[in-house]
Amino acid sequence: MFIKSYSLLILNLNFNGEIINMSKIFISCALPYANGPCHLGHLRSTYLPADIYARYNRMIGNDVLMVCASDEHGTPIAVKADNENIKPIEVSKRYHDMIADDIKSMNISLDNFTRTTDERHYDIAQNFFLDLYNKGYIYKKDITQLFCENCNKFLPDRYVEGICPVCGSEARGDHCEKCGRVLDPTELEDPKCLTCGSTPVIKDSYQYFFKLSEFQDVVENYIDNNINLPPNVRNYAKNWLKEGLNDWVLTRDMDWGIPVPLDEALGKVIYVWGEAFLGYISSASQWSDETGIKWEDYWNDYVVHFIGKDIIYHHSIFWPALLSAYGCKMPDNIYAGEFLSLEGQKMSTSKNWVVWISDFVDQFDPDLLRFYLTINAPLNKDTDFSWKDFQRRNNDGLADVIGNFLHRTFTFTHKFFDGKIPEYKDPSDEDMEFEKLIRELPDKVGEFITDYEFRDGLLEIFRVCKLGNKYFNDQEPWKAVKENPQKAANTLYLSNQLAKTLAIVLKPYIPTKADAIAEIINIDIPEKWDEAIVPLPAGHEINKAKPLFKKIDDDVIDAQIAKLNETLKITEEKEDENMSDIITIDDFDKVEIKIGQIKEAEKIEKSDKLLKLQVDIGDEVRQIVAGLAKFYDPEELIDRKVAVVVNLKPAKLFGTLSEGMILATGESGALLTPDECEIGERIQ
Ligand code: B3M
Ligand code: ZN
Repeated sequence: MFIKSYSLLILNLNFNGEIINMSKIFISCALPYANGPCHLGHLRSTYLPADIYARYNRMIGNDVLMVCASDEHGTPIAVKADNENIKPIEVSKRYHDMIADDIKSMNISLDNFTRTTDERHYDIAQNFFLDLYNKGYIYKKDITQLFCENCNKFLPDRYVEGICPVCGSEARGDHCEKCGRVLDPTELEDPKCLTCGSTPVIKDSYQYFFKLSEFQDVVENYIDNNINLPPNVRNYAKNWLKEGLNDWVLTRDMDWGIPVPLDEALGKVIYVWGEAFLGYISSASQWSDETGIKWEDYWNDYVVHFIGKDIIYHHSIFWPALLSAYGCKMPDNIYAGEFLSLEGQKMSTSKNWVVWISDFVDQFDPDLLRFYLTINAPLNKDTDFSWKDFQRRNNDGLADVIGNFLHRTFTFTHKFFDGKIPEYKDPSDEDMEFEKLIRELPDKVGEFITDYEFRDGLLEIFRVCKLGNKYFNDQEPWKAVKENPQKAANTLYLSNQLAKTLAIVLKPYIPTKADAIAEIINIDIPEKWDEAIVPLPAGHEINKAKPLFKKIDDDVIDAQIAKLNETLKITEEKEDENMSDIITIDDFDKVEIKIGQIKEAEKIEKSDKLLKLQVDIGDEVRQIVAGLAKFYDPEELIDRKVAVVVNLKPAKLFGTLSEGMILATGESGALLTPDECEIGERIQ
């Protein structure tokens, strides 16, 4: 029933530089998977930039609707539930609540945060699916799929792991993390059921596909003509478009998920990526019900999705195609934050190499993190979180530059002017120059934020604060107050004006600190950007100064580093304990490896990977089947000396007997070539 509102939206493909009426803005943050709490990476790539953008736009009078939801479906959550022997909803509820707390604790000003197990979301997603099915954009197709006979179930994506056929690394389900390929699980070599470890069989089945291939032109047109898209999004999308779009499997055989709304499709659910996007809509629609305001007006004006760079494909290609199939306006912008590493290493939740937001806010003011993650690097670059750098940026930046400027201003105002803003008269050239800087600051910062250059906006604030400190030093108000009181009055007048401007321009970045500045200046909490240029009148009384930005001591930072290293050590130790594949020297001794020489080599019919080899191992010639066909022509191998496991149980591969194994690397098929060894020698 909620889907009806969709019909109000009209297909609008014309992005050709037309002036966008931005009075209403629909902002979405990518839906966090409800399989873990939030860490710094999520915050940096998505929530924080979205929040800065939303807060600023509200302050300049735009009408903003910012929504998000937790993404509760998908195999990782189902697998986790299996492992913990509980229901998937229990897992997702646990993390949904944690994520909601994390987002709140960082003051991300969402208008609504819902979840994808919400009934409304089910309705919207099922209606969307049906609409596309009825229009012929979703079709049924027979396919083969991995099936675990032990668990008696088909194995959708992440329920299976094996070896990537492209790069030879371990891969899970439908995606190889190492080489980035999207895979069909049936392509995996040596597949194993993730639940029970047995080898699945290939079985006939069917799924529903979305005709993504039909949207090649539509998406190309969208990417080419949407002038708003930032370069990283555009370039990624263009590269994928070059390869040509393939249809997407839109359903899975699982219990956990939104049932496919077709009687014939019992037991199938909509693929998580086929419904998660609609979380933007269901969250907005929930908000509409609560407020009585139509979310569609926001969508029709200007939509921007804030996401992490790993889901550019989904948002720049798949989602616009789905929207276009539905007949709905596509997003005006997609803003993708790049990755954050931690102390120089890739973050890893399984290894606990992360800083959780809840841990951070236990110890520090959330604004310090908002500040650091923004100033640290522009969003379109990968960057690193390091505790030492965090300390340095805080101490040298926030405390020394901004904190120092404010503190001096407020304490001097009290000391020399009874806490009242002095009169501004007969300004000097320096005064006027400084005044101009203050006056221009809000517009400059605003322009940067409008252009999604959040870091540059903050750097501009810093630049002016540094000049503020210099101006203060140069004017020497502590001397001037005796020799030339008007000079000191002008200095303090202007310094207070900058302080007030800071309370406004810092608000999108560090909202609670900005409000604390306003409190000392004794003004109402600023809500509007243009209040920044309304000067504090002479005679206005400010409150007592209190230190707003403190330095962080070495021992506090050292403790954080130690904690991080400790968790890493514990995880590594646990991993070691769990490593059932550790073997003793006696175990190793059982493996007999000998030097052999390849005498004959030929291809095995119907296999593009295997070669049949005759290998001289000294006392006999063995027939060995080896997965080397991708790397060598048979002739290249003749006379090569190789290391051979000779006491392996014989096996038949493609109907051909194999009595041993040739040692080679998995990724490149490089052989261990012990040329200087004698044939038949044993490796000990
Ligand atoms: N749940 C999270 C991710 O892949 C995924 C985003 C959905 S946004 C519609 O980062
Ligand atoms: Zn199984």
